[in-house]
Amino acid sequence: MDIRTVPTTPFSDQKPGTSGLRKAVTVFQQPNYLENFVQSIFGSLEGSQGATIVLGGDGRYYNRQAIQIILKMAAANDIGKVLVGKGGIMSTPAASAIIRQYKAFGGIVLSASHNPGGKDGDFGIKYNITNGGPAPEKITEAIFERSKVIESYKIFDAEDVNLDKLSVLRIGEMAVEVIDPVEPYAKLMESLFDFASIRKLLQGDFKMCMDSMHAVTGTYAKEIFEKRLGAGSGTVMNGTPLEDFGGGHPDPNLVYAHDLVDILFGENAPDFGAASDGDGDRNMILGNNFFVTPSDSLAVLTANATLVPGYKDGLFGVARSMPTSAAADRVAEKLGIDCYETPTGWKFFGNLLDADKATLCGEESFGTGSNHVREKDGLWAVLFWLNILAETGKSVEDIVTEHWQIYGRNFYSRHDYEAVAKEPAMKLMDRLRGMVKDLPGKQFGGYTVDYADDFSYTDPVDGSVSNKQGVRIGFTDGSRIVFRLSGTGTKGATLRVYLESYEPDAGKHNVDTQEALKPLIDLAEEIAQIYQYTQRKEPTVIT
Ligand code: VG1
Ligand code: CO
Repeated sequence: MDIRTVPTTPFSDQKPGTSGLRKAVTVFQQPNYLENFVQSIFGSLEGSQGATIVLGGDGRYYNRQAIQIILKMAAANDIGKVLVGKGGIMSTPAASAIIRQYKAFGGIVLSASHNPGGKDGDFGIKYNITNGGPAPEKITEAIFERSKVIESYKIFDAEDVNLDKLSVLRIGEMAVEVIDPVEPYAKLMESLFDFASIRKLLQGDFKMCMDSMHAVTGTYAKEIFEKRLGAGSGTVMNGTPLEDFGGGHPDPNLVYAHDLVDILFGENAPDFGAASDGDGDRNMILGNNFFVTPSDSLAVLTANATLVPGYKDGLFGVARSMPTSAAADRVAEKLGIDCYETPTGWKFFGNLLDADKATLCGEESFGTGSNHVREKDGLWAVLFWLNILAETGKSVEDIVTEHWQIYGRNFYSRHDYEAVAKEPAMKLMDRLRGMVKDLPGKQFGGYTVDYADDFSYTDPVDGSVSNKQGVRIGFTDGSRIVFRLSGTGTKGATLRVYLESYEPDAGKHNVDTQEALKPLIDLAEEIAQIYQYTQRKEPTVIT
């Protein structure tokens, strides 16, 4: 046999976070680090013998090396077949779509998403289950438990596979099929949206600009927008995936997608702009001189879903993560559909989508998606918006401001304090947790606390409980402040402060967001003593 069993010792830090295991590339390059985690995944799967799995990543530095190692380990762990994306490439939503279309057992997705890439950047790995979605906590915990006691891993001694040619190969008994990672995804998009009507829009006077931020969606966006939808070549900017994302931070927000922001807020701005992140699951939507908050985007898509062929019969329900604004809740109420509030991270939407309780899902962190896959999906959101614009003939700004006139406006912003010292950040959270039970009824200036808790979620489908998901403080006027620590960062801790206020009066919708939220921003400091615990006077990123 060519299977080697290699002795190893555990690493204590292989606990998956909000979306898989994310660490600096140099951490993954330690001898046995990747192997230990991959063996812990294979060891935790039941019934994977002879099964098909999907494998691909966002193309960042170390993607190719990791894929070669995982293929050889899969062969040694009795996997029957691996479908791997050409060049090792697969966006996160495409991986989800491919797992579902091929009825695969699961998949391994290599990505650190919006974290910078390159030798000095980050790398990541996560496991997705049969429904195409991120493994639920039960499985990620089992993987972590195994990683703490691992003694050996199995690997097949074989040559590297040529990832750049569509073909079917073998490693021992296992088949490796190198597939086109774009075609199945593009087809799925064509089945959901009115491509003819979007094509007509894009070939007229309407101008759009798509920023792929040198990351994985470049390949997808060129095929879909430039080829299939006939938008001019050059519509996709930063469209060649690079291992270090051109040195940038592939996070589609007003701070990091500045190339695109400069264009949409500059002279002769196009009608529509969009960006996506490292692994293609996030999206930012811009109009001419106009920014759509992700929370508003979810609400707008929900309100207009029946304009889109894939959703013409209406929605089962809508789901949003807890820190996401309540804008979608108001739409759900009007439509008479259920609205679910889940902890942060896409893994919590899977059960709701599988059970036909929700059709659309969204997070404030530039994530939107639906039951077409089990991940959030950046280009899907862009196409959804284009389909709405094509159907209504309205501008992005008109759609959003008219939406506010009907439902009121939820002013919303997130303040991130990145890479602060871990211990004091945890103390800040512990202090808040200790405070919540005494807060209701308390008065702060003009605000009275309505409720305060550390969010706990009981999954309505399988009854599983997830505790300590973030401290939320709601006020009697409908405003809210949420505090939580990031589960995707790789340096120190990142404190996220989520701020929201509600304004029903259309005459007051034109105020600058940070200005509208100023009293709450001050209140967040007063309650949480952010400066004292983090030594930071200002957040590092405001979205
Ligand atoms: C962040 C976002 C969360 C998102 C997660 C993964 O998590 O806040 O909404 O689901 O990233 O997105 P955290 O724990 O750092 O707040 V991605 O595009 O990085 O897979
Ligand atoms: Co992502």
